[in-house]
Amino acid sequence: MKFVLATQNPKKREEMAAILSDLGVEVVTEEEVGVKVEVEETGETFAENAALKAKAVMEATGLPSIGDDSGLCVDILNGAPGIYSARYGGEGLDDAGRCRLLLENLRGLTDRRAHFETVICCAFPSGEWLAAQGRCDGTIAFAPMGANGFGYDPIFFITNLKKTFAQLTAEEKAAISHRGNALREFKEKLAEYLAEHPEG
Ligand code: ITT
Repeated sequence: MKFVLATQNPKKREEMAAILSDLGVEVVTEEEVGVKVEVEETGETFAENAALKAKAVMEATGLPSIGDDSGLCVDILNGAPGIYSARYGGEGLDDAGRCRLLLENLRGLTDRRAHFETVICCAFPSGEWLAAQGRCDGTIAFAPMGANGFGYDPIFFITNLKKTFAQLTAEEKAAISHRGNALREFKEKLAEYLAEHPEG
C-alpha cells in the first residue's frame, strides 16, 4: 500500500520508509505524488496538528496520508515552546538562536525538566484513522553541547546517558527519541491495521 507523508522534508521520509519497509508499505513524499499542500497548523495540540496535516494531504491525493507534529515542552515554562517549537522567538531566529533564547529564558532556574513529544497520525480515504505518540524525557542543559542532529538537540540532555541529543549518533538518538518511540508504536498499529485490511 502506498502512503503519502505530509512533509516537505525528505529526511523524514527516509527515516519513516526505513522503519516501515518490512511491512511492505511504500512511503512517498507530497512532491513525489505531485501535490504541495499548505496546511495551517491551527491546532492546540500536537495531535490536532498531526491530524490536520494527514487529513489535508489525504483529501488532496486520495491516498492514505501520514502527518506528524513534534516539539519540546519545558515544565517550568508551562510546556513552552510546545507546538510553537519551530517558531519560538519569531521568524528571525535559526536553530542556534532558538536554543540561545530558551537558555536565556531559563537563566537562574534549576528546575530544567523537559520532554520532547511526537504525534503521528494516518488518515485513510475510508475515514479510518491511526494515531501514535512518543515521548522522551530529559532536562535542558546549561549550555549547548554536541554537533549532531537539529533543532534543540544541543541543549536537550539525557540524564542517564550524560549526553545531549546532539552528542548521540542518529541510531543512538532514534533508539530513545520521541520520534523513534512514536514511529515504533505507529508501526505496530499499522501492522495490525494491514492484517485486518489485507485488500488495502
Ligand atoms: P515539518 O512540519 O515540515 O515536517 P518541522 O520542522 O515543523 O517540519 P516537527 O513538527 O517534527 O518538524 O518539529 C517542530 C520543531 O520542534 C522543530 O522545528 C524543532 O525545532 C523541534 N524538534 C522536533 N523534533 C526535534 C528533535 O528530534 N530534535 C530537536 N528539535 C526537535
